[in-house]
Amino acid sequence: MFDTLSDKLQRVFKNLRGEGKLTPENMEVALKEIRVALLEADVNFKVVKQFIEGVKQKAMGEEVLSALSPTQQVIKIVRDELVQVLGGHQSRLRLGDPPSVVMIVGLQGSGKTTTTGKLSRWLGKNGNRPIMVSVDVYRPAARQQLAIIARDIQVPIYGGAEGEEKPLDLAKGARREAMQTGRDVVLVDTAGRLHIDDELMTELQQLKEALNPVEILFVADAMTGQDAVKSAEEFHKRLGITGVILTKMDGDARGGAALSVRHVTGKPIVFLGVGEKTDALQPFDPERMAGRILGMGDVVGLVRDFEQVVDQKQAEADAARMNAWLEGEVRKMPAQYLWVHKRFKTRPEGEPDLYG
Ligand SMILES: Nc1nc2c(ncn2[C@@H]2O[C@H](COP(=O)(O)OP(=O)(O)OP(=O)(O)O)[C@@H](O)[C@H]2O)c(=O)[nH]1
Ligand SMILES: [Mg+2]
Repeated sequence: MFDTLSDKLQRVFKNLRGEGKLTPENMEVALKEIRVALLEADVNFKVVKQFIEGVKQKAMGEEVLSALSPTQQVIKIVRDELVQVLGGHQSRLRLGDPPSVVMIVGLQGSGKTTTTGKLSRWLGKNGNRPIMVSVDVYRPAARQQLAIIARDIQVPIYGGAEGEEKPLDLAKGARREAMQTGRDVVLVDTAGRLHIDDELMTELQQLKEALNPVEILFVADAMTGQDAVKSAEEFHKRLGITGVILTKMDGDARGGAALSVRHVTGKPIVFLGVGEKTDALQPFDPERMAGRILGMGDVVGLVRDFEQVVDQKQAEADAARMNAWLEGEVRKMPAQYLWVHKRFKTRPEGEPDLYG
């Protein structure tokens, strides 16, 4: 993931290394290369446009730290812009009064059932008491699949009472069960379709209306790139999602989905699926992700340390310059004004004012 994009960005930075300072010319070249790298990584063109615009403004504007070399400046600007595009800050699940309902939605095969299990496990480890329910009544093995995962992670599942065969009844039953057994989060694994269709959307809307979920998480397969982004946008228009979980981030997707979905839907990425096992789930952190994309390990920490050093050095340099200037000014002064300088520089606290 991101390997090609990382390589290309590294090359841009390397090319800048020889430059003395940032000029409109060398910046133009760098921006063009960054643009191509992003498009080739399958990033949505609107996102690329906004990204380049943001970098350009920062590079040419006043936000540049003059103490940094051109390469460092561009790395920092690109990093900051990546963090921005990825959502700025980490988003947490917002769980309300128990039992909170979390709906897991998405296209067929995107990873909903697996993610429902992963999320339950994660919630359990973080002090919650989840219960799961599958309302996928169309595929015979679907509910069985969630039941197997449930056994594996030791999280209860609501299997449905007599006569409960409809998605809505099953979900309501699960919520009732949660209240009776003191479970604080109900995860609802919904059915998927190959394409967005009215029937599915109607069913999801009905579930939303009846359950009043605190979160509707759209599960998107990162490997499908812009298709994942398009379906996220469509789901959001028709259902109103609250967040995105990108799965299969362990695969060799080019990263376009991760970099586009926030901007296109306006909704945050909350988790990443990074494998098939139930513990392969990571809370999404824009800063960490930006570091991964830049392919520089923890570039965040590096830049932060660097900024601190720069600030410190800058402050010292400013102070030294100020002192030198003062000395120079004093030397230029007529003798009668020298007492001012002497007074401020030499009178110890509490001494009588001999110069006044
Ligand atoms: N490598 C990898 N595989 C994943 C990840 N998440 C899910 N999968 C796999 O993707 C396939 C589909 O996952 P499911 O959870 O069944 O997907 P679904 O959305 O519930 O599918 P439907 O119910 O048929 O719509 C399975 O083989 C999972 O093991 C992930 O993060 N990484
Ligand atoms: Mg499923």
